Amino acid sequence: MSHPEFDVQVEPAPLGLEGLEEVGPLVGILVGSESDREAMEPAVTELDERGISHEFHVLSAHRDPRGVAEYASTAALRGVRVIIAGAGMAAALPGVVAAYSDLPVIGVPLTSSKSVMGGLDALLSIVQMPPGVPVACVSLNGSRNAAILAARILAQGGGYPAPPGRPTLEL
Ligand code: RP5
Repeated sequence: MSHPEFDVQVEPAPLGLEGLEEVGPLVGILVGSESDREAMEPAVTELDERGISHEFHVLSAHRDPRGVAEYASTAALRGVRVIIAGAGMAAALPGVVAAYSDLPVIGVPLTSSKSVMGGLDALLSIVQMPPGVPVACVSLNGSRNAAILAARILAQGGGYPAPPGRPTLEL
């Protein structure tokens, strides 16, 4: 592949997305690092309880930008309808996903032991998207709310029943 501006040959990096199912689940959960996995477990539990199919991938906007681009630009084609993206520190992941996909993107700012502002840095990164590239943002470490919001988005125009023991939403 040649770059039109710089007259150099660029070999595409292996994307490592071969494991993706051709027909995707309804919700894609992405995190920027393996170290973010635990903070996103409430989202996984919430979606499981609601019987909403989901997948989980570690894809860093900074360490694997091509992989993020490939995932985001093909997710809708695979049937994914909402993407939840959790990240800490510079937290570019939700915004980059929204740059490559028209799907609703819910960002989850995460605390990190390496954060200089205890998670405020990630929150500010996620809420300051430029006009035209929207990312919804839940609270710091608010992955459960991200899953509930995803369920409510999915409930528009069709509906998923509330999980057992919870009131059905009147839409
Ligand atoms: C962010 O940097 C990740 O989302 C994570 O929260 C943070 C630290 O990542 P690691 O250095 O632990 O991989 O991109």
